[in-house]
Amino acid sequence: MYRELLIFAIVNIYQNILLAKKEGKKLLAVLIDPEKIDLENIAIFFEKVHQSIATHIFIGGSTDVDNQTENVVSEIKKITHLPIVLFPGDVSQISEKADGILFLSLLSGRNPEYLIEQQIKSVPFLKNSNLEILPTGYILVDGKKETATQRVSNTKPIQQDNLELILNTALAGQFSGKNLIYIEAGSGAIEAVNQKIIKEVSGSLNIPLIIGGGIRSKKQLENAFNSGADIVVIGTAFENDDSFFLDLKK
Ligand code: 1GP
Repeated sequence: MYRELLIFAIVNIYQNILLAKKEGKKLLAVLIDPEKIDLENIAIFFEKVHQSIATHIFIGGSTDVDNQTENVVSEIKKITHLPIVLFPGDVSQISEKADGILFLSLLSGRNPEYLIEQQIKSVPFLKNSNLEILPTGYILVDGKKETATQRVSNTKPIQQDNLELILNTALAGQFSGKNLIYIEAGSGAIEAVNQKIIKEVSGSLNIPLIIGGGIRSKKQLENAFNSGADIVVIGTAFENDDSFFLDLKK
């Protein structure tokens, strides 16, 4: 019975996100880049993850030159009970061993490759897999640093002062059936997504909002949550100094 409950809890990633939103519980995803994670020390890293308020593990990066995703997912799966969600830069970063996948469309860009082509290419891998598919509108905003997403996708981010365009893009995502909207300032952004954007977009959407890029302090995390982010994604700050988890203890 317990096992069934546990499996239910893991496989219904989206239902759990909706439930958390309804109950006003905030979610924190730890982003692991397969190109950067040190697998030798992963057990120690995850001890800290598990003591923190982290609720999800996202795995992905703009590139994965050495095809490490599958291996990294397998290793992490062995040591965590948290749901593992792929956050793929492209179709090569799909592993059936994860629990779910952010099925991303880069709505801020105008490159068909990342609006629909990669998605079509992923279908042969996804259609027979057990991965929970999470349709996600992905919006890149300017974080004052050229990001890998920008380079790889050959698209431009939306300026953060163009609130109307950001808002309309997010709503266009919702109207076209996305289940999540992810506003991203880019990994290692100098300027995280500002609170005004988070407030306006979360106030207009009726689907959960994910915020990521450049968040490196507890204060910034709280500001994002208080402004209306349902899920915050942090990668670089944990990569640089995993003692940050100690600031975020349960
Ligand atoms: C990047 O939103 C994520 O895609 C996380 O960004 O690495 O800056 O935390 P950071």
